[in-house]
Amino acid sequence: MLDILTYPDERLRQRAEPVVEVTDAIRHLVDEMAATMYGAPGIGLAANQVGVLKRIAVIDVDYPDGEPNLLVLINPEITDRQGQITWEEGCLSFPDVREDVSRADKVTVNALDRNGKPFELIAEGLLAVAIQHELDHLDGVLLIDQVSFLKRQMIHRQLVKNKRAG
Ligand code: GNR
Ligand code: NI
Repeated sequence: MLDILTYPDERLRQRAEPVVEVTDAIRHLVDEMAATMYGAPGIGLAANQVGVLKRIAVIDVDYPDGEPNLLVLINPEITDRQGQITWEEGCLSFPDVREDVSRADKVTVNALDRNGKPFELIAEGLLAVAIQHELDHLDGVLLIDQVSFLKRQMIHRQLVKNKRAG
């Protein structure tokens, strides 16, 4: 399993670069990211969170309640957004933080799969939320950016304190 970076690690603020070619090394990274996500456990993980600045995310909103159903997104782009949904989100890089975030309820995403093959997916509800959350990570945008100034200060102080405490 890979180590998951936690806020305020500066690497979480960097923009990930597109994957030029989906090689065996990329597939190996995807497998390690999936194992790390399932082990956490979480419903998604972006490469930035394990210190790799490449545009790769893994998502599984069915696990652990259903059968594993891994979605691999390489160089993902959202091409359409519809509606609005508010979800109480968590993030593996913000331990113990849960905050309401409003996002599109339905998104169309274009990406490459683990074989480098382009595909399009239309997602709704939690899957749409997770896709938007992971795409934010790839641009260095974090859960803490979506909340009010006061909450942002509270979360920032708490996490800096936790890091000092170890
Ligand atoms: O595990 C996670 N749960 C979650 C819940 C609601 C909305 C988004 C998420 S993603 C998060 C894992 C994570 O931090 N991915 O970047
Ligand atoms: Ni996250």
